[in-house]
Order: sequence, then C-alpha cells, then structure tokens
Amino acid sequence: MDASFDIEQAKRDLDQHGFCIVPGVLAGDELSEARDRLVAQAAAEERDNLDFRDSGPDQPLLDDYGLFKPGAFSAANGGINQRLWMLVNKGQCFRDMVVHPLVDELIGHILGPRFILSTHSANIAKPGGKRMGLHTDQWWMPQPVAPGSDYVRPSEISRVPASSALEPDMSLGIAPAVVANTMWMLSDFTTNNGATEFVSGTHLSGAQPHPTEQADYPIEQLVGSAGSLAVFDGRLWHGTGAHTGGEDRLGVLGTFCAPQFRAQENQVLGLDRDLWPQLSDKMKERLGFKPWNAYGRIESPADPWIEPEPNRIRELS
Ligand SMILES: O=C(O)CCC(=O)C(=O)O
Repeated sequence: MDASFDIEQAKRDLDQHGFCIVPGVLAGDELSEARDRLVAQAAAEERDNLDFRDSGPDQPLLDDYGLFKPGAFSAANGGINQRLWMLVNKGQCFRDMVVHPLVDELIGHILGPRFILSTHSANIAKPGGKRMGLHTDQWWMPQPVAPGSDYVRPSEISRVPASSALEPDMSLGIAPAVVANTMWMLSDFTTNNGATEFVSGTHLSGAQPHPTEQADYPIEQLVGSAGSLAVFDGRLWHGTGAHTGGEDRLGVLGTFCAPQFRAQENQVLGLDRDLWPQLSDKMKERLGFKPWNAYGRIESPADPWIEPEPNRIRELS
C-alpha cells in the first residue's frame, strides 16, 4: 500500500462521495498470483462450458417482471463479459480478499463490524462489452414512507424502480447503507477498458438511477492501477463501463451486507466442504456461519455458530 495512504481520509471519502480508492494494496507475487488464478479459472470455466457472459450489445436479460431470463447469460446469446461466481471456492487468493484488514476497516466503517459476504465474484470486462448501466446494490431496500401511507410491498420490489424510488420524497429521509462493495483491480482500470462507472454522492440521494435515461448523469469512472482496491457504498449509482478495446479488465467484486439481510450467493450452502477445516472464525462469520442475534441459526437461539453438517433434530418420539 502507498505510504501516503490515509485511512481516515478514505473513510471521509466514503462518507462524502460514496467511494474511495486505495492504491497498491496488492503488488508483486500476490498480485500476479491472483491475476493468474483468475485467468486460469476463467479459461477452465469457458473450456467446460460453465462460463457466464453478460454485457453483450444485443443480449436481452430481463423479462417483463424485471427478473433474469434463464439461459440468457451465454456467449451464444451474445454475452461478452465473463463473470465467475462463488470465488470463495476458487482460490486462497480470493478468500484472503474477503478477510483483508482493509476490508474490515473500510467495509466495517459503512456496515459496522459484523457484516457478511453477499457475493464474491469476478467480472472480466472484454472488448465489445457494453455499459452495464448505473444501478445500486441495495435496489431492494424499501423506501421510507409516511406513516399510514401506501407503499410498495417489500416482496414486490423489482430491479425496475418504482416512481417512489426514482423520485423519492426526501422529506421522509433515506435508508442507510446496508450493502458495501470492494472492487479489487487485478489489471489497470482505464476509461476505455470498462472501469466501473459511478456518480459521486448519489449514495445520499435516496434514489435509484433511471434504468435507461442516464445520458445526463455526471458519470465518472473508478480508474486505478492493477493492485488497487476500490470500496464503495451499496447505494452509490454504479455499473461496469463500456470496453472499447485493449486488454481484458480483470475485476474481483466483493459485495457485503449487514447480517440481517439475505446474501446474493448462498455461501453457507455453496461452500466447498473440503475448505471447512481451514477456515478462520472471521471467514466463517463472513460466510454466514455465525448467527446474528439468533438469525440464521438452526436450533437453539443461544448457539454461537452453525456447522456445514449440523445436528438436525428430526421428528422424535
Ligand atoms: O464490474 C464492474 O465494474 C461493476 C459490476 C457491477 O456493478 C455489478 O455486478 O453489480
């Protein structure tokens, strides 16, 4: 990490602008091993027809209800950028990112100390990949409402924002951040290779961006050298930029949430069981194996941990 890095300034940037960038967190062998692991995993998933592709210029993704269409995410359907999911199972370098001290400090600044991993994925932006489009990562958060007034039922919130989310009544206040992200740059992030777009300060807007009318937004990009770590608030409007040429952009995206919310990837069910004996308590907590105020438990509310193969008490007589 650069000697001039000031963690307190980074926290002020998160508060004020909704993001911060820490240069030089990974360097030397650590950086090249992570990059090599990602590239090898991506090639193997492609070879085995497991590759997940999005951001093709002509790739329909959502159905009329705003839900993902099954089978839409393939190169055959026009997908270009390659996503790799559940990185906790795919290399020690990725597991190390989840429990990195800077993650504790900066994600903890937003969420408090007991956050969990929602998703740990890679996004390899490739030439020809289009802008993902600005969105937030807590689009599902119910908007504040006036007491007794009508509201969108929480289970009916969709990725297509309601008018109350596009133009919120700010007199009602805004929801706090319950999601926060890390973006590990394993290659340089530049303005033309898909560096993450964002609109500074929008984490305090209380609003979701318009899904299609985005041309007038003052969009910037998270530009940085390979080895940098960007952290951003889950309410910040952001999305992958367009890749207009050059090398692949290698990004590892960690999304974290407060422990009372549901994780995108089911880390508890999806964890490779062979990894269990080597996991630290911090990693187990990040993966959701530590109930929070008895939520996420299996039996007694007093049990401090759950196990991958719990003692399931069955019907007894
Ligand atoms: O790859 C990026 O730059 C951002 C990806 C993103 O916004 C997302 O997956 O929600």
